[in-house]
Amino acid sequence: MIVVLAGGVGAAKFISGLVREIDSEDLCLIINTGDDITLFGLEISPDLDIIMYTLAGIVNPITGWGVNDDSTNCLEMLRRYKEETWFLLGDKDIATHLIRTKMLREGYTLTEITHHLCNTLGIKARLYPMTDQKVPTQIRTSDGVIHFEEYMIKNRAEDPVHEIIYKDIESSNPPKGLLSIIEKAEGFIICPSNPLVSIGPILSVPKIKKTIKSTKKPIIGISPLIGNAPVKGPLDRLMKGLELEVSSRGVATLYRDFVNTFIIDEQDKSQKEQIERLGMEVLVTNTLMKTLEIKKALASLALKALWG
Ligand code: GDP
Ligand code: FO1
Repeated sequence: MIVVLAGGVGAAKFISGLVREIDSEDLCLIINTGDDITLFGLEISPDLDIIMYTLAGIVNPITGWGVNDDSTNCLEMLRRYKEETWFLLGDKDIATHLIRTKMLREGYTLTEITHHLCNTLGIKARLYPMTDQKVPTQIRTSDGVIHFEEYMIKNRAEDPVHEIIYKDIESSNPPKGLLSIIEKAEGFIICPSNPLVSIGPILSVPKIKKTIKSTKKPIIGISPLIGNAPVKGPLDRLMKGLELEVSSRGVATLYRDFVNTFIIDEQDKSQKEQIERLGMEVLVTNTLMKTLEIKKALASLALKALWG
């Protein structure tokens, strides 16, 4: 089993190539739940849903999140009621949140619900939330502490970031059964996801951190930055806020204690030797996943590095 650490959109692109290079049943995907949010009483897990919709072949190909060909009737009615509608919820997407909310109320865990949703959508890879507990990622700005989705979507990532808080992470536990999968894994892949708000939270669940940081199995990471900039999203602003260097080398520095091989883009090949000096092998390729062929080639390179 190969264990993959994943956020949302960046991870989903990579995973859609990966499942064409390896049997999905050999993949265990650990997904960030720090972005999870409750809105209108609905329990929403954006990263779990992005990966699930992508693997089911129903993701919106333009946004990379939400369901393809969805309508917005519910949202329009909410607007009429003068409710806040900054988080765009499609009608079909709401069905997922209704089931998740209902099953959580009935006492099922987020893991059990995720497995149920994946089974019904015909997904063969094993998807695990990083924890069944609520561990929202929060951003401290000069105006106070807000949920990450509020910072990113409602406030368009415009506020200067002073701190990223993984709330309640220290007392969180991985879901039942996940640690034994991690312990038996052949190796690990860290998707080209946001290291601060997607991979960071996963690696802060104490037992996940301890097991992955002490493994002897190969760990392959892929940089989410190309030419010192994110392909999409607020990673540059978050890194600047924490006074980190916005570059693949900056990301590699965050991963230096545990990553064995780091894959960077051709545009950043001048950083290869500096990153090697951090103590990891560096592979250079095209990481801008515009086509299925590029996604497959990147996944194939990561697998080759993992298998040696
Ligand atoms: P999110 O939770 O939806 O923000 O998704 P992730 O955390 O999985 O990914 C966000 C990161 O993916 C951003 O920092 C992007 O730079 C990165 N990303 C998106 N598309 C690509 C791509 O094609 N190539 C690479 N290397 N990174 C990408
Ligand atoms: N991203 C946006 O930029 N705007 C949205 O309104 C939005 C709604 C949304 C609804 C359901 C869902 O599963 C994802 C959604 N996303 C939206 C994406 C999501 O907020 C982010 O990509 C991740 O949470 C960032 O890690």
